[in-house]
Amino acid sequence: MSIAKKIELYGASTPNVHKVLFALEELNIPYNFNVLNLRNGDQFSEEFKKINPNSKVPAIFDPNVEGGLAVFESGNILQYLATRYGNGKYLPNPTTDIKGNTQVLGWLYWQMSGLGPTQGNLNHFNKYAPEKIEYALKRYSNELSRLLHVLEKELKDHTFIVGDQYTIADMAIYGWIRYLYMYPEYSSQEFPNLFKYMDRVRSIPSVNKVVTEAEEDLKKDPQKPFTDEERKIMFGQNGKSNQN
Ligand SMILES: N[C@@H](CCC(=O)N[C@@H](CS)C(=O)NCC(=O)O)C(=O)O
Repeated sequence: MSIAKKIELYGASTPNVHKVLFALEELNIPYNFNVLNLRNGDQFSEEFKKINPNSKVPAIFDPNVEGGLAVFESGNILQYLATRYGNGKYLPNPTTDIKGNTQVLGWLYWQMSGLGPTQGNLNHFNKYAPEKIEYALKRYSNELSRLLHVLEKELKDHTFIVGDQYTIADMAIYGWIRYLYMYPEYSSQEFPNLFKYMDRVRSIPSVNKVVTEAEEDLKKDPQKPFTDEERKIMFGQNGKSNQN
């Protein structure tokens, strides 16, 4: 399908946004990247809430649909892009391949509901919590280890998570597991298939482009500790104020 107008992507350099960048690049979809400053609370602006009422990134706006279409939740965005622009390659068409379609969506939802939140919570308690809470750290590192063993076993006999074709499920999974370098306790000795898979996905040109750019941006502008104000914006929201 030809794409007349650029898709607007709203995001920042984060794992859930990288997932969408992998798809946009792989599918050769023209896009504008609108960078939000999450620490300043751009995600809570009334303007952005018209695109994503949940005030999170990523979100996209596709002007090629009549009346325009806003899409939020990274898994939904991947599903949307693959369905509308992917010709069944990255998400099999359910009418011709119900098995393939359901398997890819199974792993996509597994990433959305399991791997992403677990890694996100581990990261939060490890890097951002003001005090070290052993129980939370143990709970999320155990669960992450369990999920990685699920992947390890699954990847034993095939190239990508569903057979030999790179799909939106791999885009979603790799968006998160590429950050495992932050946790040396998950090693290539324990997870040999998973580490080989990470190299394989990284070597896909569209993935390599996105990750290399993200790495270069991080080198130029390393993450600074949060100020108290930024901490309040990022972690203090409870839905009660007018702000969110
Ligand atoms: N389930 C959502 C999660 C989105 C999410 O948590 N995004 C983070 C960045 S990866 C964010 O917007 N953080 C800013 C905030 O929480 O205010 C998705 O996959 O799109």
